[in-house]
Amino acid sequence: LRQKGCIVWFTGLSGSGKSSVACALETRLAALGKLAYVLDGDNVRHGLNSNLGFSAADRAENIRRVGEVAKLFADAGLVTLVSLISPYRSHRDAVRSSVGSPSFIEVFMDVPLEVCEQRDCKGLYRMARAGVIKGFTGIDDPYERPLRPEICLRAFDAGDGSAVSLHSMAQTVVDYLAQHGFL
Ligand code: GGZ
Repeated sequence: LRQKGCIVWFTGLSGSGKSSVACALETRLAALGKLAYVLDGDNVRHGLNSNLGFSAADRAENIRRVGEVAKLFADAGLVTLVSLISPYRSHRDAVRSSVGSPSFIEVFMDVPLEVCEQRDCKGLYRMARAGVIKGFTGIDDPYERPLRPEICLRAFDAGDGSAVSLHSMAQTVVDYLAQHGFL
């Protein structure tokens, strides 16, 4: 019998660490002999979704398409890791309903805007503040926090040295998957 797949859906602000944790998790799962694959907004937007921008309607379509692809991958037995800001609760919940519980696992990267903005890995927040980029999530576009994510990762140092490592965040997800029969 083929192992059942699932979708691990990372949501959070730009710079919250979604892709970093997803990649660390992919590596960890591979080491465990488990087929896993990351569908990343940044990559998917170059190909499959190259015709989409960042309006609410385009974000909805981005999420819908990635959700459909993720379902196919999960159906093929993969642990499918999705890394999208997916800022609207309704868009995420639409994927959740179409996938069905318990195969949809929402992981919230709970990192304050100030921390993401301070990191500003790609300089996008600076451009958004300067008005060069319009409709940037967290600046002049909404981000709706999940109400009941399966997993919440606090991926930042609250100033008390409590920074959580990539490795331990990936391990938290691995533990969840193991406990729920996906590994
Ligand atoms: C948010 C934007 C925007 C706007 C470009 N708002 O950190 P990044 O750079 O590499 O990842 C972000 C990515 C967001 O794409 P998603 O497909 O994840 O978004 S959504 O789920 O909302 O459809 C960011 C970059 O694209 N980027 N413009 N206006 N992020």
